[in-house]
Amino acid sequence: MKLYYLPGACSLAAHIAALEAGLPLTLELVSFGADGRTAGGKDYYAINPKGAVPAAEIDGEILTELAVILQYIAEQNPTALPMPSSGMAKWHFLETLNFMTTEVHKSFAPLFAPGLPDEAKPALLAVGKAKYDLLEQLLTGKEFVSGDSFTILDAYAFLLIVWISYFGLDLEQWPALKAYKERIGARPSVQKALKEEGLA
Ligand SMILES: N[C@@H](CCC(=O)N[C@@H](CS)C(=O)NCC(=O)O)C(=O)O
Repeated sequence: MKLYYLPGACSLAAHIAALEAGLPLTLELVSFGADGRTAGGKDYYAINPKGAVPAAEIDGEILTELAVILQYIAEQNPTALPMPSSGMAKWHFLETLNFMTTEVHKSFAPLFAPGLPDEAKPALLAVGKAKYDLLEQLLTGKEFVSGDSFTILDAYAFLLIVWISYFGLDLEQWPALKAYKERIGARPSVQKALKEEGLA
């Protein structure tokens, strides 16, 4: 699998998951400069017309949308990245994945809008902070987001928690998120992904 990524962007969750799954992985850095090219010199908009990372190239096809790429990766190695396949556990797993992608991840998108007036930022950050309060509730007293082992939900949650400092929010206000970040951040896959993206 080839992963088109930007350091520290949401593609980091797919990067971590692919390493946890032990998939053969190549990385290609995307540049969102005026020319919209990747490090390999290609036109990224021809690869992903949505212009966003991550995009995964699998057997010559492009797959986009992080929540879907994560499920693809998990399916390649269900021992390393289990997903409940039936019953309410399955629906709650997908419920949490959907919450992360539509509510937490995307609540921050307006902060990156070009020309966003400074006075709009506090209101947008308050929305994001409320989402982290919910993640704090979700992770309180738990080692992993779901069940008793690492899943794609942990790859996603770790990424979202890494972003807390990008937004200038103080991680100290969420003790469960802080402890979780340290614990998950110590995993070899996470250390390797951060290093490969030039973040550690
Ligand atoms: N719906 C997409 C959104 C991905 C997304 O927001 N990617 C961001 C980085 S975290 C991005 O590439 N933004 C640049 C852009 O949209 O121009 C997904 O879940 O994969």
